[in-house]
Amino acid sequence: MAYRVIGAVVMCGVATLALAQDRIPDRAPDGRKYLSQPLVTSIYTADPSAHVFAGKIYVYPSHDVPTAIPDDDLGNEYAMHDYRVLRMDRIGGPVTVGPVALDVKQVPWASQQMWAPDAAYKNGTYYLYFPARDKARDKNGLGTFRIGVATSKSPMGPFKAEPKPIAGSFSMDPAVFTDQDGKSYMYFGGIWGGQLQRWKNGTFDPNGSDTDLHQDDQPALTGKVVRMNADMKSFAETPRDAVILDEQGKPILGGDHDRRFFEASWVFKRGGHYYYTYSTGDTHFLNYATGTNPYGPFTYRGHFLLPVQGWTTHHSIIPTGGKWWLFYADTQLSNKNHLRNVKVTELSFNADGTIKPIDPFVK
Ligand code: FUB
Repeated sequence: MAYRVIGAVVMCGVATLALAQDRIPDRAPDGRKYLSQPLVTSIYTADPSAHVFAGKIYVYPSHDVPTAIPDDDLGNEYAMHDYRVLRMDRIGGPVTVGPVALDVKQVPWASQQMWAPDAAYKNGTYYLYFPARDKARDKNGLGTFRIGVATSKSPMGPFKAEPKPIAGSFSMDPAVFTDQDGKSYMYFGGIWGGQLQRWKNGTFDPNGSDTDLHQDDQPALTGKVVRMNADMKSFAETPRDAVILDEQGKPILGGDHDRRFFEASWVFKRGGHYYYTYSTGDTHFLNYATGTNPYGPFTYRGHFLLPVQGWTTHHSIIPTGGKWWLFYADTQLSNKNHLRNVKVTELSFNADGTIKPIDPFVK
């Protein structure tokens, strides 16, 4: 096994974990060489939501932590309890790892599982959106996922959580997109551990399936989209379905695991088109669909990231420095599904607006 030394990492605040990761494997256990390297090695990170605020790049990741909980379909092994923000001046430059920006202990309604967050900025305030299980208990002894919001005057935090989750929110993986007209939308949802399948009829079914609906010939469960109020802390309406259509204009079916929505929504706009991007979960692709309206429907276009090492990946896409960038995660540092590391690589488009698919391994 060959190793390479990772470049400078700047730490501020108290390091939560000493990984002793100055020697990083440059090949996966199956011998394939990684396309890109972890952004930071001092903590485990995943689900990177990247933004440019006041000329600097901020990444809002999940902060993965070691646990003895075995892997299961509910994702109990993803036992994260706090967030830390990453900052860099430019892609490829040194990365600052911020101190704890929000801990579950500071969120009155939340109990555990501080999963994939996102952030937004408006009128001098930074907003951190995050999913967590509430303090109720279902048949598995677990709380119901809700989405919370916390605010700060600094993009690095610390953030102060609202006392209750966003009214009308459920499931997980919030991603907030602000359109050119200033209207903001939250995209959210995830099946299996994200519990979206339990909300099929608009209310939580405590006895619902732990995975998908097992209705392979029916339209697949969709992610959700909802316009935010101007306060950026509440929904302006009831969440709608973010429908993904196939090339014939029919909804993608539940059995179409290579194309159907699983989790990890992220939306960006380019050339007048809204790109709705998401993970397929159990088939491990990152896919995209495009539309002309932030609510959709979106027409399926293809995969843009092939499977990484590890069960999950989750991403964000931003333009900065004249290029487009894909932030994603794999398990290069640990080779364990629940201990991930975020990465970044350039994303390219064809002249017709389609995305050039990326292989996370070098040929
Ligand atoms: O990090 C926990 C969960 O794993 C996220 O919420 C999902 O998107 C998947 O990455």
